[in-house]
Order: sequence, then C-alpha cells, then structure tokens
Amino acid sequence: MVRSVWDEDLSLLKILTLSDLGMSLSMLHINSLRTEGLKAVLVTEESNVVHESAVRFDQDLPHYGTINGAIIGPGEGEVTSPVKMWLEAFDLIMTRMKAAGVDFSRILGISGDGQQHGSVFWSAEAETLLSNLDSSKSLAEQLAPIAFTLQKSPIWQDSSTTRECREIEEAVGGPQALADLTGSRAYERFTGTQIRKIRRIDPERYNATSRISLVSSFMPSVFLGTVAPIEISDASGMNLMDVLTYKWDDKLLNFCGGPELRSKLGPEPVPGGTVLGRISPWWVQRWQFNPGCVIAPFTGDNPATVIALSAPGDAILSLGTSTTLLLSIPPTDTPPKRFTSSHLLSHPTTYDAHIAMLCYKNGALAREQVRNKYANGDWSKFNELVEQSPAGNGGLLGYYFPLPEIIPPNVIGSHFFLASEDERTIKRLFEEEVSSTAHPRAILESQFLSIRSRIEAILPEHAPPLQRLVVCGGSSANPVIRQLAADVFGMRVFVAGKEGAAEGGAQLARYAWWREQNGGKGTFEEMRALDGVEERMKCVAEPRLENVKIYASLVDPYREGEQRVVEMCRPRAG
Ligand code: XUL
Repeated sequence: MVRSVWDEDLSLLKILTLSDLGMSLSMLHINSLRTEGLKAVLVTEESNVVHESAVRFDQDLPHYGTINGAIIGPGEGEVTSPVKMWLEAFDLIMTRMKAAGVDFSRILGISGDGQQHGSVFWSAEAETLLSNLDSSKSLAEQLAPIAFTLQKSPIWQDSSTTRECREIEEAVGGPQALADLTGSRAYERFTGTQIRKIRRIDPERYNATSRISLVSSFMPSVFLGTVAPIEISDASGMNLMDVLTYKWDDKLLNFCGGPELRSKLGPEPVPGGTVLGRISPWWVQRWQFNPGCVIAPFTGDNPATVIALSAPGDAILSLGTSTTLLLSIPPTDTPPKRFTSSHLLSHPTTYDAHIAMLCYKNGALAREQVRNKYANGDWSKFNELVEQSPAGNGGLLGYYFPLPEIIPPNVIGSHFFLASEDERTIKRLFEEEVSSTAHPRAILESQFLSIRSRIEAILPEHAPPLQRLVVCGGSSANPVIRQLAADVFGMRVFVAGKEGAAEGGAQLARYAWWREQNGGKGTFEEMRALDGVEERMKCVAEPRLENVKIYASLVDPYREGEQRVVEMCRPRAG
C-alpha cells in the first residue's frame, strides 16, 4: 500500500513510479493543497494509486519562512500563506513527477482538494495572465508579481475576524438564523467575514480585486487558464451560500463585500463532477499534457474525505492538522437541522445530501507539541507513556489549545482539572501538579472526549446508531491512537485502503470524466457501483468494554472542565 505522504515521518514516503506497477492505463491526476504541503497522486480509472509526489512547504521552500505552511501575524489572530509559495509548489511538484518518469500525456482528467476557507485575491490582470502563460517560464515567476492583490492569503487557521462575525450574525438575526441559511453560524475562518475584514482594513486592495477564489477553486484556475467557479460543498464554508439551494445569498454578499462581491465570486457555485473545461496550453507546451485533459472542480479536504470513505452509518474521524468529525447525511424529505455548534455542508456530488462536521484547530500540532515537550519528540515514547497510564488517566482532564480554538470558540492555553473518584466534582490543577508522564494520554483523551460529548447532538433526528468509526489522516496510522478512539467512542475503528481526501479527489476527477463519456448522465453512486462490492475497510481496533464505561462516566466532568476553561478565557475572546 502507498503510505500517506502526510505521515509525520516523511522517511516512510514511498514514491511508486509507473514502471513499479507495469501500469499502462489512462490516469487521473489529483492535487491536494493542504496547510503543510502539496501532494499529487495519480490513479488509474480503476482507482489504483500508481504515483505520489509531495512538496512540504517548510522543508522544500524554506525561503518563505513558514511554520507548518503558515505565517502567524502580524495582526492578532492573523494566519496566512504566501500565494507565491503555492505556485512554486506546483512548479516543483511537476518537476518531481517528471523526474520520477510520469508521462503527463496519458492523464485524462484532473481534480483534487484543498484546505477549506482559505482565499486567493486575483488582480484585474489575472485573467489575461492566466490565459497567456509563457511555457518557457514557471507559474510562480509569471503570476506572482501581478496576478494577485493580496500576496498573503488568509487561511483556515486565522481567527482575526471576531468583530466581523458578530456583525454578520447581528445583520441576519443571530447565529441560529445565519446557521439556518448557510449551514454554520459565523466562524472567524469562514471566507465571508475574511472578505468583510479586508474590505474594511484595505478598501483599495479590495477594490482592485477582480475575482476571489477559495484554495479549491484557485487550483483548477491554474490548470484551466481562467478563474474557475467555486464548488458547492466548499462554498458552504464561506457563510455566503444558501446551504439548501446552493446559490449565493445576495444580502450576505452585500453585507460582506458590497454589491460588487457577486462579480468577484464569479458564477453560482457548481457541483462536483462538472466538466469545467480542458487543460490550458501552458501545460500542454511545458509538460506535454494531452490537450483533451478534463479539469473538474476541486473541493475542500473534508468533503473529499467524505466522498472517499463514507458509507451510511459511518462516522469519519480525520486526524490531520485539524481534527474533524464528519457524518454524511443522505437526502431526506425535510431539510436537515442546522446547529450553532457544528457545520452543515452541501454534499459535493449527491443532490440534497449533506455533510455534518465538527472541526478543531488544535489537532496534530497540539499533539506534536505534547510529544516534543514530554516524550523527547518521539512517537514510540509518546505511545509508551499512553500505554503506561490507565484509561481515564486517574481522573486527569487536560485541555490543550496552543492556537485559539474553534470548538469551543477562542479558548487558548493549557488547562488541567482532576475529577473526583465519583466523577461528581472537578478541581483545578496547575501544570506543575500534573505528572509529566500523564500528558500524552491526557491530550488524546481530551481531544476525543470533546467530540464524544458533541456527537449525539449533530446526528440527524431518528438516525440509526453509528456503526463504525473510520479514521484517516496522519495520526490514524498510530495503533495506540486507534485503540484509544475505539475506547472513547465505543465503536469499532476502521481504516480504508487508501488515503482519505486524495482518494476523494480521484473520484471527483473520475466522475467528471466518466459522466462526459456517458453523455453527461449518471450519478456518482452509479459510477461507484461499477467498482463492485469489494470491502475496502479494515477493522483495526475493537472497543474494550471496561474502558468504554470509564470514558462514558468522564463525559460530564469533561464538559464541566471545558465550561470552566471557556469562562477563564472569556476576557480574551473580545
Ligand atoms: C474545516 C477546516 C479545516 C481545514 C483544514 O472547516 O477549517 O479542516 O479544511 O485543511
């Protein structure tokens, strides 16, 4: 099996060249632009992965000075990534793929996924530049100097728009009203409030912006040679689209970006699997792509994971840079409920279906900080420490928020409590009172208990109990983490044969290409049915009943500790 290139230990990366597999079929090309890097995957029409290449921003493009692909500041809560770095990553990954022997002329279609919410601001010159790229020059050298009005794109880790969040909620009648309309209450990272902030602090640049893309529509734009429309599922992460009709909402557009925002966003959002067009001449001339290669909409990393892994009754736990819990909600007669504590997204390919999501900012980075501080930066030591301490950690509850968190909003710092033996009361502990060996277990239990305490509330009404927990993302390879997830959630834990979101991107490219062959007809489910019923999921951990009971009894103390943390952090939340 091809290892995930997002695994913490990059030395595990194995790049398969085409000759490794003696492969001779047509291929689909998927790009995945995450916070930390860019990945390219080639799959065959039958969904076999035959090649992977990756670019890590910090290591491969160190001149941008990013940490985990991001730049923090200068303003409070601001987090951005240089758009030139993303373009240079495209140039570099193409060079790497070519060096590995990839024959680009055999690629039939391209799609992929990107980190959600991040935005790219194009200048008035962008369209002309994109459609007239010179094949003797790289993307970065041609586009970066003049195609953008913002050189640093706001990304999903940004939390600088609290003021805009309160304003937009007030304008539409409160957080629930905004959630009913767009699927989510206002969140700092969502693109609508990011746009409103930029318009407020830098009206000149805003006015000079001709188009605004999400990361997921920026990528196909580069392949198409024209700014691509935004895809419906990723558009649900903007607080600008009606989550039930998939259309931009004029009053939200006006509020965030004035009457001119509609033209800056381009056409109404498009579903996954649409053929956007053919690859632009720059790719044909410089990399020898086939001019017939189809470009399909890319989506967000989370919707792509759902497409790849979800079956009814599954919960997906994605353990990447962010931690997300994803539930696929099939089409129903009545629209699904919207909550102010979770997100509802449109499904990329299935009309009237949706995705419920919880998203945490302090995922892998927070775990890595604990590993570095208390386990010598070593995952085996970390695992050993987890296994040495008992389930429930003797009542220790730890809350680790190196970055201002999304759930609950704006909490920050590390906080500790001890639950009494009968779990009725909790007492605050100072960090010095916590044994240094207890942190690895504490952070895992804390991250999972937070989700466990919210999972029931986001299930659709009358939903049958969840059947299995499918884990994906970097940390899902860790057996100790898998077992702890099985125990906290009381569910059997499964992994899929392939890497989550990239496989979803593959299915989107394949869907667009397949539908076109089929005269523009056919549903995503019909295409997937062609794959047969082969069971791709493998059970990797069974819940241990005695531990499940311990965690069930810790949910209430966990909630109480979390409430205390929210109160302690309140003065900062302004
Ligand atoms: C989802 C979110 C993150 C990013 C990470 O709302 O903000 O999961 O998509 O790439």
